[in-house]
Amino acid sequence: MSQLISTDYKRLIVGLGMTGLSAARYCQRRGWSFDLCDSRDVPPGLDTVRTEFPQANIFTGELQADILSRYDELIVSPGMAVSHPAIAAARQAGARIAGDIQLFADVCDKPLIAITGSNGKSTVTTLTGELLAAAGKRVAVGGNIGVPALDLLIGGAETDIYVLELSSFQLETTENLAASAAVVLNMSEDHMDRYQGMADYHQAKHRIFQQCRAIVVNRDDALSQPLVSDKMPRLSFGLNKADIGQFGLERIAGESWITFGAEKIIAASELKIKGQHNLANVMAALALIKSVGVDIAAVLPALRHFSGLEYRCQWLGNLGGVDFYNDSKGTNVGSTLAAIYGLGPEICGKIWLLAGGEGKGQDFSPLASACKQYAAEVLTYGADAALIQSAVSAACTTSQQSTLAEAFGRACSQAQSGDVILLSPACASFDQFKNYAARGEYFSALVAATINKEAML
Ligand code: UMA
Ligand code: ADP
Repeated sequence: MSQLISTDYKRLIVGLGMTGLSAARYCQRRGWSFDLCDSRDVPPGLDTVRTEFPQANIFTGELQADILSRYDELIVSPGMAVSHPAIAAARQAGARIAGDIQLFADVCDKPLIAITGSNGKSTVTTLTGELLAAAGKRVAVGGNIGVPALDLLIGGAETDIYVLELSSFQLETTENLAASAAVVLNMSEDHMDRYQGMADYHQAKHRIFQQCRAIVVNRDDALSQPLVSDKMPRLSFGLNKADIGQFGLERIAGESWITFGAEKIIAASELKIKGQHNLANVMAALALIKSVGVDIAAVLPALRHFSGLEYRCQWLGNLGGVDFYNDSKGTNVGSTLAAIYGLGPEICGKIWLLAGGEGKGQDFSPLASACKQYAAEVLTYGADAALIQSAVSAACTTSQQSTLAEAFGRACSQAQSGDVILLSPACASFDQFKNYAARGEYFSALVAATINKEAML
């Protein structure tokens, strides 16, 4: 497609974050001219950008419709919604609106596994990459998980297969991904500050299936299932017994097994990652690699070895019979529910749940019944503390603190042997931390200091 574009084709890269810069470098490698813009008056690293791309015009500050409408193509970063009036005006004026993932798809000539969903994306993306590597594939993993997709193309000649984690933001600007296999792992409320509602968010996520060649479907979540022809190759996974050609769970001789049809694949007890949601994640990864023709038997040692990612229901230690878990990546209600329902039935005591931050417009009420069943107290903090508290206070004891440290201090002073202190905020961190990782690091340090202090006494 690119070869057909005339040399005076005008491109504007919107956003000077990781994606914008990767797009600029990609255009530069291809010898394409481009300009740059960012809606912030002084985006981070502006001076470096000027030095690196001296030939590009750079516009900063509120996006202007008259400027954007001068371009044939806008390459829009995921942090900028395409519904922005200036971008909508440029589209109206005839500009192609694309994102880095579409640019990647335009030239990708190797198999591509594409993964989205409200929760579990990074876990499934990482696991899928590790399983493919164990099967002897040269695999490149990126997208929302960290390395921008266009940067993966740099080593393209040595790559057998790509695995991309895709956010709904990235999918908004993707028209025809043409993945070899694609999955929406699950759907629950998130990013409601960007979308008009679940229907809008769902529509963005399902763009992952455009022109795909095989689909993986979660049988337990109707919203994960695309409207595609019955002829489309498909594999499904679910927490119930599998039919022929499906992944599922079955109790065999008192043990929970992942099966493919009637074939036993791996016992849950052999896995290092725990919880029903992680069994779903494992099945999703197995279904994805099977969809692209990889033999599952060859990857089982790697599957047994996989211990999950930091800050996802991560066990930190025990003090006086109280266990500490760090689920800082639990940034929406669906992930916090997975943490509560994963831990609650396994412990003899109750959960002291630390939750709070920026709620992104979510409805917190689904937390109430889980907290009623398993929580000793919900300790809220941060920007949307009061919203969470009002959603669960009829169901369980709550208290409101200003900071995560205060909530943690109170939980430590109250928890009894057998209880769990769980950070699973159900919110983004940006009101009090740089990101979820900084929040996770901070919480791990709080816990380590508490455990070490006790050890010194
Ligand atoms: N921004 C502006 N004006 C602009 C452009 C961006 O204010 O003109 C702001 C955005 O609102 C945002 C920040 O700048 O607050 C960064 O936005 P960006 O689009 O430049 O982001 P990148 O640095 O390119 O990083 C993006 C993903 N970030 C987002 O989608 C917000 C990263 O996912 C991803 O790892 C990276 O591309 C590589 O693909 C992060 C993320 O938080 C982890 N994703 C969200 C999530 O997982 O929930 C979707
Ligand atoms: P994402 O990349 O979609 O944010 P992660 O794998 O990073 O997903 O996990 C984010 C949060 O969601 C963590 O709290 C994790 O424990 C939880 N989680 C992981 N997999 C699932 C799942 N299948 N369903 C619900 N929650 C999940």
